[in-house]
Amino acid sequence: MRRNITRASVALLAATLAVAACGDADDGEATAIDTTTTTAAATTTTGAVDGTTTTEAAGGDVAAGDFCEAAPAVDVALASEDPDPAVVQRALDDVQASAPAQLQDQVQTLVDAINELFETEDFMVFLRDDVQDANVAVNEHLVEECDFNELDITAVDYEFEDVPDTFERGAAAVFLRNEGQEFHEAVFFRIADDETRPIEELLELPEEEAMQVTQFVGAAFAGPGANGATSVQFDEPGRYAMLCFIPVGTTAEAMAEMSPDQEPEGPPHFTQGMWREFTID
Ligand SMILES: [Cu+2]
Repeated sequence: MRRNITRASVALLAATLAVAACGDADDGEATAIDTTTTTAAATTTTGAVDGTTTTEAAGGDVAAGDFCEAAPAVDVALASEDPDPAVVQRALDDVQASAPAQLQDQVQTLVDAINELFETEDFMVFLRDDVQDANVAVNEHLVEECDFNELDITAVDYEFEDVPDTFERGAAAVFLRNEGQEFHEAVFFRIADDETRPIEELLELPEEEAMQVTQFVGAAFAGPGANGATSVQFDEPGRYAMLCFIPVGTTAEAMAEMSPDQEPEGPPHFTQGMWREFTID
């Protein structure tokens, strides 16, 4: 169940944007979240307006409601194997246009980070303190103003802690606190309904086979001692897996010594037990 670099980049983009992977990226459909309608994909202004008028939980704050819809739209644009920069850019524009006043600086930081990634393909931009802080702030907003559920996970070397056996259905902001010495991520997959094998067995499968019975739904990422965040749409009940693909040995010191085109060579953390299964009711 390895990930290639494209998938890694998508996961990190998703994590940084603090938005969820919506529905099946292949069919291009957005899935509704608690506070919005299926028009949330909103590539057009009309869709966003329709969504707002049928929203129950927007709390009468039109700007906040639009922002609650714009975030998943960005993720829809990013959660494909090969994100289209033009579509991503449009989604980023929507997020910027709808950002509440108190979040404008943080949203700008995240948009700049995404643009920088597209230019440099250097993921380390996401580990800057201001980018991580902005990401957390946006996700806190999603909990407070957009009715997202909250899932707090602690990462240590090499385990996830505080993971519930079952978690509420719906859109969730996921906060990843890294208390380890190495980088960690929480990459979320939904397991196909008819798949009954235990995760231990799925982890042994070749990547292509594993991808056929799992669906990527989002990822959070955090450097040693830092806090990461993302949002994930847990709309479908069923079995879910949370995995860390970071190679063993990925400390800040090791990363600092590596040249940009080098990659750490250790086995992924999930092979050391850094994975958990949970259920969405
Ligand atoms: Cu890890």
